[in-house]
Amino acid sequence: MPSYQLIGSPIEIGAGRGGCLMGPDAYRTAGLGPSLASLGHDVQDVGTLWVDVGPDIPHPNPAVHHLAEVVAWTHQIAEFSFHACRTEHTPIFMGGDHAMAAGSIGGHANAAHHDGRPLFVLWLDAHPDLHTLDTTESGNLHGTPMGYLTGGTGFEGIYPPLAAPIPGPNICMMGLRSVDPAERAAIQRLGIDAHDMRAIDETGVRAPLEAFLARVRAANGRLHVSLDVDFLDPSIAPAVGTTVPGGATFREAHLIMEVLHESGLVNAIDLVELNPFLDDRGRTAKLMVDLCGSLAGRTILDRVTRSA
Ligand code: 4U7
Ligand code: MN
Ligand code: MN
Ligand code: MN
Repeated sequence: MPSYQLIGSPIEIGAGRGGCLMGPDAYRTAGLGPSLASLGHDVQDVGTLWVDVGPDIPHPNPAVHHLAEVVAWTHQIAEFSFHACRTEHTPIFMGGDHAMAAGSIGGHANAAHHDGRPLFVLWLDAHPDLHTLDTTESGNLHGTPMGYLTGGTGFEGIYPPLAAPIPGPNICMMGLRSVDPAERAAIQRLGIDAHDMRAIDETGVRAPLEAFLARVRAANGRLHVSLDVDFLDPSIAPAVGTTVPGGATFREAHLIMEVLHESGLVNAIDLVELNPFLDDRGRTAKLMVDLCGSLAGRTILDRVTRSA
């Protein structure tokens, strides 16, 4: 039985508009901790991280903004993640915008490297977030964590060092439907296992997910799941600043979580991009909490023991 550690990571400056700051408290209000505990898990809410921000760091790309604040958060979250991922606990990083993942996954990657195990990432998002500080046009740094984590150029000397970049084939992306030209090229170059919504329409989520999990298992890898609210269709998850139509359905999302639970492979989770200011009576926060319930073992009926 995994024991979960909830950690608030309220970075919001990576997104184009304010509100993700309230994410951790919305998850608490929606009952994330009690929901996991009701499934028999040990749950510990360790509180909410904070950072002190120095003067801004200038960057040749004039679009880039709030770099010093994002870097401060990345250090803070990476430090926490490194230590949490070297324990038996499964940390759940309650964001916060997706810039958070540079720290949560970066710290996890360093912990895995320390233990001699490869890190795998399941990236559930409408966007691949593969920009670098040089290629981002919006300058919103929530569009860059995967660029950093895969060894994109221009982060060195600014972001915390990574023991090793995450190889493309260790990253499975699902839900893609807004990909910028520089990101499309990076997906190709890195050999990321990317499944856009067209592919999901055709294959469903189960087959590509099982194939990825088989690779994680075969490599004795650690697995980080990064769930961006905009992975979900905006009709069921309105509380996000970057809505893109044509997202995952309620059942596609739950099935992913159910299969992940059965795999027993998940070592850390990001819940990112929830903007409670844009929510409709808490329904997006509650949906995210319910998805965590499926990931933590809630089933509709008892499962028949599988023969295969
Ligand atoms: B999110 C975008 F241009 N690519 O760089 C950009 F489409 O964490 C969106 O996935 C980034 O929500 C979205 O600003 C970041 C845009
Ligand atoms: Mn994202
Ligand atoms: Mn996104
Ligand atoms: Mn695949």
